[in-house]
Amino acid sequence: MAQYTRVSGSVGLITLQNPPVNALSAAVRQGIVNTVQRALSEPEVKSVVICGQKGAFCGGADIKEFGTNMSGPPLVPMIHAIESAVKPVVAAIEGVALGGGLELALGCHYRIAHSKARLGLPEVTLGLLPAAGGTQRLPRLIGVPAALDLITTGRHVTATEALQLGIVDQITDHNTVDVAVKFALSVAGQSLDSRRISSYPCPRHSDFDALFEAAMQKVHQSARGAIAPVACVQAVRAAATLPYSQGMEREKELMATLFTSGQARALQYCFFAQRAVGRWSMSSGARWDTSKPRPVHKAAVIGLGTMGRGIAVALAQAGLSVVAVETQEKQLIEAKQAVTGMLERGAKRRGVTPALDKITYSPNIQNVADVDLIIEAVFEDMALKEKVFKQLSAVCKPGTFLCTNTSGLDINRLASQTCNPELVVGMHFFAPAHVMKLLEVVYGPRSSPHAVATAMHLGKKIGKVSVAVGNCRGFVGNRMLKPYLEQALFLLEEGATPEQVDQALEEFGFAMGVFRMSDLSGLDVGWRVRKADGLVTSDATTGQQARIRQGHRYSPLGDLLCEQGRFGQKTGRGWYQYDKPGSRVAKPDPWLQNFLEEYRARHGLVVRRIDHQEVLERCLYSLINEGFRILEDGIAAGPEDIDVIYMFGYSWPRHRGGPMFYASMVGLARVLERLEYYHQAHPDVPSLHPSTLLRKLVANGSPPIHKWREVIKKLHSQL
Ligand code: 3H9
Repeated sequence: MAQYTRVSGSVGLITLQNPPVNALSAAVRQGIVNTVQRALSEPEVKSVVICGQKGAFCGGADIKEFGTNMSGPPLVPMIHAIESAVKPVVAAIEGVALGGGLELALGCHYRIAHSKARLGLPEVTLGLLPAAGGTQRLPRLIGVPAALDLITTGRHVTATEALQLGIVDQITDHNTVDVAVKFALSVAGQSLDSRRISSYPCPRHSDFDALFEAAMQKVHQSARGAIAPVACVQAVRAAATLPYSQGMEREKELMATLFTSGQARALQYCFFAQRAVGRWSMSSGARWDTSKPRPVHKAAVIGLGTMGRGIAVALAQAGLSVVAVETQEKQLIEAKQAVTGMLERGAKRRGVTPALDKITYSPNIQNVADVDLIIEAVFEDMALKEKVFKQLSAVCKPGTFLCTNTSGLDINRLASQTCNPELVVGMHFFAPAHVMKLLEVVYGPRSSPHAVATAMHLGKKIGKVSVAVGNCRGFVGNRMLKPYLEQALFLLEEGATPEQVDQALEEFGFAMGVFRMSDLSGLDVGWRVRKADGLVTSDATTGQQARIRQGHRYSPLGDLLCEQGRFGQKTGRGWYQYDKPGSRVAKPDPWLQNFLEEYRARHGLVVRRIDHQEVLERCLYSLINEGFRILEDGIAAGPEDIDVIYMFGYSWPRHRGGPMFYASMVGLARVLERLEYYHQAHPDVPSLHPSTLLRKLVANGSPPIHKWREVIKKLHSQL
């Protein structure tokens, strides 16, 4: 809807009304068309102001309408009619002007923004391009290089940057609508010839060919197979090289291809999934809307290794007072230096003052007595963590939430060390903790809804995408990673090389294949866990027996590498070789080639040719299969939770929508059929055995992903 009022005698004020962000739904578009016509036809009206209700100009096209039978007036002629108007039209931008919202503003003759407003063309993040003239008007207004930057990245700019770039004509700290109305009165009757952006020539550049070639190269490198950024460059090129009307045709053509693509569906699913995880629920039935978070003003971090340092920085940057505890004096001094550096660099990047005074450092755990919430981040060792939890429970004030940053240990066991197990939850950060967006909030059987609500709320406050998950070994992310890593090792045994496996996964869209990623994280981490689990044996037997643990197939390849001191990048050797320890450039290692050949010969393994399809199917479908088991077990409430975890914590390519969405795109019947095939070939690998939920979904006709919860509910009620 759009409301029309006449203000200050001669200004037609049009207010977009579609809370919360005034997205351009069919009703809003119709409202704009009607009210603009009215304003132009009323003789008393000399100029027009367009604004949005409740402090938000417009969040763009209504994404919920995509994929439906779209009705109502289209945006392009609507914006064209505004630009062609003979009365000046002023956009009063408060809050956001994004996507179609900014395109609407670019059709206006003047733009006035509040100093706190944000503007941008984020369509590329939804697998689209700004197809309401955005790719044609923005380069004409601000030049090709700046327009390429904004359109291919989708980044939002502040009002100040928008003014510098020339997107807006004026910014204000006062009431934007009042300022715009005053301005509209002052320009009434003036010629608008120089105000219609579509009539501008695109600013020339000394070498367009080189500019676009470089832009194309850049998006190819960063897009990892996403098609929208490429189409964005092509559309801007049309603006630079074609007359406006032909450029608009090209924009339309390119949009038509993107609009119906699987990538656009995946990215739009991600948009809503990211918001859906905020509406969490626990298997007990407790929910986000019935559980109140408690305030957290002061927090403590115990253990200042890599993770603890990152967590302290994240908390301090969000304005919390932090007590940072490290009992080892030398570690404490080093950590203080490192944290100070991280805060200073972060503040410099963001142009703010570093929050150094927010953190107090202490070697004494007693100093956490007055904090509201504690995050334990000591070494990943159950006995040590149990000891710390016992101590914390004795020292802290009543009601303090006790959180652990464990990446997979039993929350319930830690809770049982405390007097108030209902106050214990997991807060699983991802390294580097002040950078990575994901936070798994893990509830045990005794965690209270308040504790979960508080951790989820704190996660949001420090800028994380938080997902509530149940308690099991590895939680969601690491539990699913296990079969993925396992399959990668089996593939090496059967004849693949690390380079080949990584290439298949990187072509799929991962930033790093499984072996390059393992080298980066350090091979010794998993080795230590496997040792603790009794999986690593010093037994030198060969043949099949040597590759079986607890009745299932096991590959000791990772253990053998660690025995050689090959821990990955940090030692300069791992699945690849590096120029020196700490170097990041991975090169194939002839040593490893020989090692694999000897290993296969020793164990009587026959090498066969393995293609990319097999790599992807075995690594990804076994991971997805575990995802179905997680849903079956009620550890994740819905597929969106899993997908968000994988996108934000494990660099799953967003344009593929997360593992569970990807499975729905491939077709559940196909995933089931391939898992059955591989399980038949490898009956001693339980992760390839198709899960009950997957079978059930296929038996139910493979419903769309938003209907899976119904099948899961039925499955749970039958158990
Ligand atoms: C486009 O414009 C194409 C054009 O070029 C035309 C082509 C012809 N539609 O994020 P929040 C909902 S493409 C529908 O939690 P925040 C959102 O789902 C569009 N709904 O708040 C959520 O609903 P719920 C280009 C939308 O304050 C609620 O609003 N535009 C839309 O953290 C609150 O959202 C974009 O890509 C929408 N456009 O952030 C902008 N936007 O409460 C997308 C929001 O039920 N939007 N919702 O979960 C955003 O980036 C953020 O939502 C925004 C507010 C920054 C606006």
